[in-house]
Amino acid sequence: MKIEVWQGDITTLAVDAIVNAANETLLGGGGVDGAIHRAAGPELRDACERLALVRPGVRCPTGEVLATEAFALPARHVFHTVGPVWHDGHRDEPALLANCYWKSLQLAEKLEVRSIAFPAISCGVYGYPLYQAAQIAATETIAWQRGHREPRRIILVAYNSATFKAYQQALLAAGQPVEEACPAERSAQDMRIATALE
Ligand code: AR6
Repeated sequence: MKIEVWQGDITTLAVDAIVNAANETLLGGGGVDGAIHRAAGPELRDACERLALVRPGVRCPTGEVLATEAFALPARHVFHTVGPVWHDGHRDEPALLANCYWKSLQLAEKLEVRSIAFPAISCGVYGYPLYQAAQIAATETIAWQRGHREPRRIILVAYNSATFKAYQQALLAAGQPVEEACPAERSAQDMRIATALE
């Protein structure tokens, strides 16, 4: 097993689950959240709206994750998680970000997800320093794979080359070889075939 790094648009991936970097309302937003809602179609917002409020305006507290169907997306599930807003690093941001990865992987195991793709949670609007976030993504996913069989395919999706490099560096620093990274030009069709073959 290995952690893969892939540069591109997460909405094109035909994996079992893609993770959305949402906000606590789960009613959509900009960045990857906006892209996922656009590609999934309006049923995704309806499905999110039906999820129970845990307190006013909050369906998914920071660091937690909830699943919906993926509707028009090539993936099967969308896992909505809410990363922390970066303040100064002393407001539990690292532990909350680690929870986004770990709890998504726990949910993946529960739903028998064999392939999962993560965007760089909190690294856009929420302002988490890129390399520190990449270290958390690498540490959590590697630790998960050491102790679990599924999901056997974990893909860290970088939308730009700076994020791609940060993942490569963080995985290398954690002792994970990066030459097995999923090639950037690999199409959704290829991903579907590869997943089916595993
Ligand atoms: N595929 C993969 N990654 C993407 C895509 C895409 N199509 N589009 C953007 N990214 P952000 P956050 C990358 O801001 O920081 C929303 O409004 C992007 O380059 O989407 O967790 C929510 O509703 C960056 O590296 O998420 C929340 O209010 C990463 O995805 C808030 O933003 C995350 O950037 C969440 O902020």
